[in-house]
Amino acid sequence: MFARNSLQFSHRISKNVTKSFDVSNSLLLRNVCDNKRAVTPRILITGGLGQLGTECAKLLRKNYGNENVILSDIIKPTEENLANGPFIFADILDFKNLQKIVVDYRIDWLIHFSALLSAVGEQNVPLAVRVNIEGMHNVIELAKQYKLRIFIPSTIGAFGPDSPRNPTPNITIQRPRTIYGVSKVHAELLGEYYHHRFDLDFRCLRFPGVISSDPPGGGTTDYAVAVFHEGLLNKKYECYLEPCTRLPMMYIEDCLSALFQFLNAPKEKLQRRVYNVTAMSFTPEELFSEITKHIPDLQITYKPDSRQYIAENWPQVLDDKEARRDWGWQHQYDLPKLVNAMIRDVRTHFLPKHRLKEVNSYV
Ligand code: AKB
Repeated sequence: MFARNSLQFSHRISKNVTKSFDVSNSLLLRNVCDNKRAVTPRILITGGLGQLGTECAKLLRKNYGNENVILSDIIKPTEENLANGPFIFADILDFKNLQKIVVDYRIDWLIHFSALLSAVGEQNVPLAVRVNIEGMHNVIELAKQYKLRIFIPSTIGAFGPDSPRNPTPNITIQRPRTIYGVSKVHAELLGEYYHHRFDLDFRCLRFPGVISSDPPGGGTTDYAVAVFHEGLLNKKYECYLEPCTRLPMMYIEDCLSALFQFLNAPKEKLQRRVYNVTAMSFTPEELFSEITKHIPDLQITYKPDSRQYIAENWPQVLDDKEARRDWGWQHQYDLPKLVNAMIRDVRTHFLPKHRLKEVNSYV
């Protein structure tokens, strides 16, 4: 039942293999060619309507063709979500249905984004256990049965108060204090175990706070997104972290280019299956001071809440030299570039038209 029919692949020889990738790293093209991956993968993205899913689908569709990237979620999609390729309902807690999707769409790679983030996980621990742990059990078993390459993101939240915080190496003590962190350490360990035991092609990156104009929803690093929306619309923002709370961060374009490059890295280059990746680290006051260069009358107040405790137990600076050494990870965005890009993105995609005139005067 689970045997792969190699003939299925013969008509899918890629026309796109030599097409230039939409990520600014020519290494990617070389890797794919060196690797002689003449077959275009069919990719399923779970939790596809969260912060990373739709942008990730855009990047993968540019490189592998619209029809080969299946976006899925249990949330109702917008017209825009439906515009560029297949979107389907997929509940990661429904194993049979996941099997059906893999068979019907002849899936090769699975990108598993479904998860409750750190702050929202603490509000509903039983749900976080179901989604983050039971859901992950389903997708990893699915990947084993159908021999899929599987990517599961991990996070700086996989570290805890006993971990060295500046810098936090790839291999160190973890012991997180949130259910989100516990579920991610579980995913890292189970994925590595399935890799060694069953030769599963499991790949995992520990991301820092990811900053995009799409609101993330439910994380501890969300302040670094919300301030752009609130700042451009209302010119004031109340921050739930202390001004000096340093955390690792990365702009979405860097996050997706790391994901893409890592997914395509030849397996001989991977000394590990789980890598730290990062771009920068900053505190709320450093970020706000950079934003004030664009919005001079931005008013900031601070009212720390329970997310402060979560942030205090996370890395301040993530050490990602192993990713840089093994598969050539390089970030493009530093703090000034990130702020420029976010102001542009939020202004273009989110601000109501009638406020644009006012906002434009600051940018
Ligand atoms: C969160 O804040 O929960 C996430 C993360 C750092 O994994 N953004």
